[in-house]
Amino acid sequence: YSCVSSIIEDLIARKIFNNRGDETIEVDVITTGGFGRVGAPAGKSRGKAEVSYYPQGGVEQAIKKIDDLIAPELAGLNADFQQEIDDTLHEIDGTSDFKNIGGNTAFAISLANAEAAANSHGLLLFQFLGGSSANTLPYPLGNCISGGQHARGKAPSIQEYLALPHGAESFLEAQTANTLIHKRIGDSLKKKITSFNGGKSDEGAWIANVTTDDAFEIMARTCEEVGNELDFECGFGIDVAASSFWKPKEQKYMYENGDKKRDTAEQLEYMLELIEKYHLTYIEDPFHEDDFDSFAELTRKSKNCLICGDDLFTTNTERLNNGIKINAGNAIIIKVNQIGTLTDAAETIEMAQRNGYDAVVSHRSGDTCDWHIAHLAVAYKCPVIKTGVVEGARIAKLNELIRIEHFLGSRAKMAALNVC
Ligand code: 2PG
Ligand code: MG
Repeated sequence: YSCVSSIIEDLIARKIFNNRGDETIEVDVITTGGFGRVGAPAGKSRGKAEVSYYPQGGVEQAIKKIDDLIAPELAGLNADFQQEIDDTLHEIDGTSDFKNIGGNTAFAISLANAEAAANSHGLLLFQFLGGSSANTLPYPLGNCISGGQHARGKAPSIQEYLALPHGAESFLEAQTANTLIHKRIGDSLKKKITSFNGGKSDEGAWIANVTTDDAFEIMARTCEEVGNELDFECGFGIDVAASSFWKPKEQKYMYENGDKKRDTAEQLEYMLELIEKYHLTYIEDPFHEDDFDSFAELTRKSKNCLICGDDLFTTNTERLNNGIKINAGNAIIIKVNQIGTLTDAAETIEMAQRNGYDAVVSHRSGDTCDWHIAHLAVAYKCPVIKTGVVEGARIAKLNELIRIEHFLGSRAKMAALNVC
């Protein structure tokens, strides 16, 4: 691939805002014959093992580091060699968690570099990274009801109720199902909850004063209804984000602010009950982020359900390897900014795939209108993409997948899911 049009000429960094109105970093990578631009996202319910986002001094300090330290170092290198660029970022940083330059600084440079390299060759990012065999589209895992740290006031403790239309034959069909499900859930909430006035979370999912049980009932009914109408299977799942309501002192999960408490054994029982009762096809972070053993037990005891680690693995090969050793989970969330660079994330995906884990490429709750994760999902053949249903930052990614599917034409097909 290497060519003279991919020589890095300059890096330009600036402060922009994400969908929450929080400051974030955006980087342009300019090569002799191309250009890439990427803004960094931010999580709210972060895993403890994620890299740190910014150096001391925040976005402004990160920009200064790019101008003074990183841009002069990368200028003259060839953007085609992603690993060399990412190794250089690690070298300049010198810490294990990007404390010095910031994980989001590394993220924006790393991905903008890949985009610039693709652009220098006149290719789309997924073509450049995935080659001619990249022709499978992921299923969209779409957030419809928000709770936990993503909601305000009274809401279910479970952070996300996610539609997964795994019977769809095309991405467009799948996203059509998700938009219908999302709309109908809004209608049901309006009928059921007098205080509901249409509030949505950062991810565009409804926020309502519903109980955990009611949220399950509404989700189950709506997915079934829409599945019947469209004539294909629409399943659903949840992101429990259990670390956010695990109380280590009491060794209990505190549901609905303590109205209901569950210890580890009860939590396992509860998850199994939910899988059975609602035919859940997806559960993310059912236990707190250090409880690998319970993940393994649930994976052993459940059937036809993706058991996915997000805070558990934080896109980190070492943590994934700990999981693989005991078969903890069968799926992994991939968030590039949990680990910092594209090379690191690609290694994690490869390790996951070698060991039979489904890779789920994911947005963050704080995000921008960047669409690059759509390309990563296709390039690395990830069977699922988690990126909401509506809201600008989500739609940017979902519409890009519709474009990719359109572009691929008759070569496009849906990915194969582990459990369905
Ligand atoms: C999650 C994510 C995205 P956040 O927990 O999976 O939905 O949330 O970006 O806040 O970590
Ligand atoms: Mg999560």
